[in-house]
Amino acid sequence: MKTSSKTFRYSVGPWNIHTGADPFGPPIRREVPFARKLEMMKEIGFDAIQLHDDDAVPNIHDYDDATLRVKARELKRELDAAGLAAEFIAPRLWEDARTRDGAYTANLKQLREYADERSKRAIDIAGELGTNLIVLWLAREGNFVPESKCAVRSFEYLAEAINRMLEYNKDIRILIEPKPNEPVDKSFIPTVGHALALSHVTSDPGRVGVLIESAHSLLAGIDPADDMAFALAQKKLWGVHLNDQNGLKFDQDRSFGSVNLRQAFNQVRVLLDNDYGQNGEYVGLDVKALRTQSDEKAYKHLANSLFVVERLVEKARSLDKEELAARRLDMDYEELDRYMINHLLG
Ligand code: GLO
Ligand code: MG
Repeated sequence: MKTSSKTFRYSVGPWNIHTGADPFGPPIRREVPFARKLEMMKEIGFDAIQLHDDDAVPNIHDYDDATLRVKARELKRELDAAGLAAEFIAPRLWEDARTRDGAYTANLKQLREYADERSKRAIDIAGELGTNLIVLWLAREGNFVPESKCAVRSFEYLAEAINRMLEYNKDIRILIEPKPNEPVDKSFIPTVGHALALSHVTSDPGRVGVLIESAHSLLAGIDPADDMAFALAQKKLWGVHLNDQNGLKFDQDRSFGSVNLRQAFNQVRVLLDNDYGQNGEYVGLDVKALRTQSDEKAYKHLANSLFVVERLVEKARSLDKEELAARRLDMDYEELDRYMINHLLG
C-alpha cells in the first residue's frame, strides 16, 4: 500500500520494526536486520530515519571518540545508499544501569556526568550523520517516591544539562519530547507546556523546541492537535511522533488513526493549515505492530499509518472552508459537528 505523491516527508525509527516483546511476554517475531529495515522503510515511502545514539552505533561504549565517528560515517554511507536521511539522534538515557535514577536529574554526580558524556557522543554522531537535531525523551527524569528528588533542583539540572549541550556544539537544536509517565511514575517534564517553559530558561531558547507525540499528549489528557497548535503558535514544533492511544493506559503506540480518527484528522489539519514541514520538518511516526502480527505482516502498521496521514490530508483539503467560516459566525456548532462527521464518513 505505497503512497506515491506525498504531501509531507516522513520518518520512522528502527525500533518501530520490532520483535513484539512486551513486559509480559518474550519476542514472538524474528529480529529484522538493520539493512533490511532500511530497505522496507524506503519501500513503504519513508524519507528519513530517526535514530537513538546506539541505533546508529551499536555497542556505543566499546569505542573511543575517534572510532565512534568512523562508525557513524560508515552508517552515513549506508543511509546514503538506501536513500534515507537521518532526521535526529536521541541519546538513549534509560537503558544503561547508570541511568536507573534518571540521567540529568540523577542524585549522584557521577551518574549525571555519564548522562553528559553520553549526550555529547550523541551530538558527535548527529554531526557525522548530517543532522543537527537532538531529541531528548526524558524517560526517567521524574520520580516514584516524591521525597527522593528535589523537583526544583531537578528542573535546574535539566536546564543546565541542555545549556552544556548547546555550548558543546553551536549548531545543534534540541527537541524535547515530553511524556507524563512511563517508565517513570511522575515526570518532571510531563507536557509541551513544561517543555517550552524549560526551553525559555535555557541559554539559547531559539535552539530548544519540542517534538510532540500524539500518545504522550493523550496520556496527559490533552488533545494532541491542540498541543501541536500551541507549539506551532510559538514556532517551536520541530518534530512529531504520530500514533494513537486508547485512553489513559500504558503507552500503546497504536497505528495512527486506529483509535480516534477524528482526533487524528485534526492533527493532520493543524499541521497542514500551519505549513508544517516547510522548514524541513518531518512527519515522524512512533508506532508499534500488534503482537499478533506475523513476521511477514509486521510492517503494516507503518504503511497503514502513512496511508492514513495522506488520506486525512485529502480530507483536510476537501473541507468546505466557507461552511466552516459560516458555522463559526452563526455558532451553530451542532451543525458543524454534523458536517464534520459526514465529511469524515464520506
Ligand atoms: C517513548 C518514546 C520513544 C521516543 C524515542 C525517540 O515513549 O516515544 O519512542 O520517541 O526514544 O526519542
Ligand atoms: Mg516518541
